[in-house]
Amino acid sequence: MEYKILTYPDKELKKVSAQIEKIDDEILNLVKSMSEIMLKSNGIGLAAPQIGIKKKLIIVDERAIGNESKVIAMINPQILSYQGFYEEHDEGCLSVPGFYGKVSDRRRYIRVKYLDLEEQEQEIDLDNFLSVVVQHEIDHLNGILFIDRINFVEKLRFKKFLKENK
Ligand code: QAP
Ligand code: CO
Repeated sequence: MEYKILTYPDKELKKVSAQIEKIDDEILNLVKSMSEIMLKSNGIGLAAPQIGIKKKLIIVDERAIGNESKVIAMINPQILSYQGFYEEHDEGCLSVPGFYGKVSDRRRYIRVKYLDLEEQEQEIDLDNFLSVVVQHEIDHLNGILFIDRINFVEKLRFKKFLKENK
């Protein structure tokens, strides 16, 4: 199956994704396709709804924190707890190509529960940037983009960006 990345303002990106009931070959193939797309487009994270599949599946690459490239797939990820706030930082998104904007409401530490590809329940603590990327990707599963989390001044800058890149 050929996938393409949906981009803003595609309304599909605003929908809530569905729980995955069974990790079958379809899901495993989807993870493979998503990994290829992410690596090819130099991304560090991708959520299934970004390629039009409204299922609770995200991938993140440990390249995000300067490690060797290692893709982690999380099925039905759920944030159990949060601690602290991460500093204001720029985020980007493959669904908002070319625009980077300041996000200030990310948490610093999260505890996440998810199913891995072997259908094992995992519970892990994440900190700093990897935590931020996972929060960004889980937002996609709830129909939220980082541009929904930027302040008024940044929104004006985004409007200008859209005008100049029509
Ligand atoms: C999420 O985003 C993220 O505009 C992952 O032209 C990113 O991989 C969370 C990308 C930063 C927190 C901070 C964006 C590639 C990749 C672009 C990405 C582009 C090419 C975005
Ligand atoms: Co994104």
